[in-house]
Amino acid sequence: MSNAPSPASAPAVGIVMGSDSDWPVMEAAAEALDEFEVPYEVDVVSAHRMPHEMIAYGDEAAGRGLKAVIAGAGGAAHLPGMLASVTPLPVIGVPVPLRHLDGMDSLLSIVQMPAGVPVATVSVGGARNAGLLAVRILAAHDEELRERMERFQAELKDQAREKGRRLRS
Ligand code: RP5
Repeated sequence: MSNAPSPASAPAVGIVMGSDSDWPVMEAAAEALDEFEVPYEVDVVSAHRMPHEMIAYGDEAAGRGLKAVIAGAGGAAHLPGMLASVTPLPVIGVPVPLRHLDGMDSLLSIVQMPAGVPVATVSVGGARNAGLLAVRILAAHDEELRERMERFQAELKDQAREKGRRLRS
């Protein structure tokens, strides 16, 4: 009997990060995917400390059935860009703020990609939006997921309107 995961539970999104110290920030991406019941995998894939494994991860991601990769790193944050250079999948980069420079170093390392190698960079520490963007990417070809996203957006709108009502009263 095969132990291969069923297609329904096979990870659709890969969440990777340069170190386990990034997890407290990156966890928000996983939580967003949980909210939409999108299956994902999580791993540490360091661009600098394990470069060959990082390239292998990017090389194999699409073939393993992933549809998008969320990559977070801090400082000299080369992981998202290097993964984008080897995979045809959409890569969402999360600049992880470290102790120095407030994450500006991470942001600039991720966002300034050369033409032809895009990384969809979210804000510093913006892992929740990275998760939500991955959901939207999947929802482009999944009607049920798109309807869930529309309900989520309607809830956001209601919450914002309610805040206005409270301020006005
Ligand atoms: C980066 O170095 C990682 O993404 C992490 O943000 C940072 C520090 O890593 P550790 O020294 O905590 O393992 O590559």
